[in-house]
Amino acid sequence: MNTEDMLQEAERILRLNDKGHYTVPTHGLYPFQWNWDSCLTALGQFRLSPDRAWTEVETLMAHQWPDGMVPHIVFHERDEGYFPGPDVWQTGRPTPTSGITQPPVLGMVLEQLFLREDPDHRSESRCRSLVQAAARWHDWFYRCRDPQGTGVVALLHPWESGRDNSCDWDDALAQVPTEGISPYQRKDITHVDASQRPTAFEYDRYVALLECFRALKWDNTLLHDASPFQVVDPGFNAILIHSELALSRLADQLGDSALAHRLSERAARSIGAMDTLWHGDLKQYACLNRRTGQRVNSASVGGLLPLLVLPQGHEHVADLSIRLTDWLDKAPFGVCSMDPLDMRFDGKRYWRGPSWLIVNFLLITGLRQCGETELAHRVVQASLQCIQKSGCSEYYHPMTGEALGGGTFTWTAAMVIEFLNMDASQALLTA
Ligand code: 2M8
Repeated sequence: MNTEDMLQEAERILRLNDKGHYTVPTHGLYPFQWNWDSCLTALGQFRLSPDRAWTEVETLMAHQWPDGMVPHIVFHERDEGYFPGPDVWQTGRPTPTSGITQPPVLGMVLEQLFLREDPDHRSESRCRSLVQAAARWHDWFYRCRDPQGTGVVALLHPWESGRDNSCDWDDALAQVPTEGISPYQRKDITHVDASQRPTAFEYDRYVALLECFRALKWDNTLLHDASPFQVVDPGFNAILIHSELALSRLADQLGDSALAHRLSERAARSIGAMDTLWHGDLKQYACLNRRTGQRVNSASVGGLLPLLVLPQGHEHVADLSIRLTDWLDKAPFGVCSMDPLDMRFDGKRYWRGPSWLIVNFLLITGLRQCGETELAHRVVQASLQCIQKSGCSEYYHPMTGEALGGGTFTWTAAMVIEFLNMDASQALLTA
């Protein structure tokens, strides 16, 4: 596939999965609107239609909860092909939604959409409302997921991380009691081979957490302290801070200097708090189990994502670049989701090894910001090699580039459009 074919295929997939005002990640396996999928998809959609890109994120934000939370799934239409559906979540929202959230990439996406528009014809009022809504979401994070004011927020469910079955959650998940959970039937393994999906042990705990929060009527003033799972993820927090800074810059441009100041102050405090997540032995960032107070000895890609918030020349940029280079040397088809030398690494199983183009994109964004442009180009090239070999799949075996998970995948297609529009990526690919 040459670059023109790749671009055409990516555009075809965006259209295939477009439901008019939102996009499904892929038909069958994920038949609803997902939070961070939609936001990242908007980046690719922008190249086809800026108006359609704004609509994608507006649709998501129309389902923000009154307390500021933005749910991870919006169930626009009934579809029996996914578990757990709205009847399991029972969140009582006018249009059914899930009751947990996902990585807040919205802020960084809004800034990109805004900057890419013709300065004389910018969608200022659309952007202004979205910035206000996104800031309310961020306020919710710090109010409800960091009630002690530590500067970093906790995840209460592995699904909130977006890296569902990462090894990062193994210890904390094993502590989640499953007695009395309702019987259920998984649907994901009717679409995708079970060897590429989470295990039954993990699903029982995903359901147990959902039922625990449902029993508390999804009251976010109670959920954090009551949750048997509270993990502070450096990757998630880095995304939150990166978006917070983007929102601050946007607020400034849009004339709301009070909001700009409030967000940049909070971001500075959170960047300081990220130091507590540095793992000197692993030479990368790592999670903290907030329930036990213990550091999690797990070297996943989440611990490299703080590249998104490190300034050029920071001592940890070099450490993280060395790790990234080392992983790419061992697995050339994108960045592994887990250290390839870890005993638990599994190149086929979802977030326990495979490479994901959206994570590659976030790392590229961080690397470019830190001045690591060569390494950024290497990750672009590795990502495009997956597409050349296997098309737009959900994820890829990082050693072979084999397509894994769902096919004709929306956010992967959106990232292809992003990568092909980045400087020099085409030259690199054909070199
Ligand atoms: C995956 O997660 C969903 C639950 O949210 C699932 O497995 O059912 C993850 O890869 C997540 O990051 C992604 O947003 C979602 C849709 O692509 O699928």
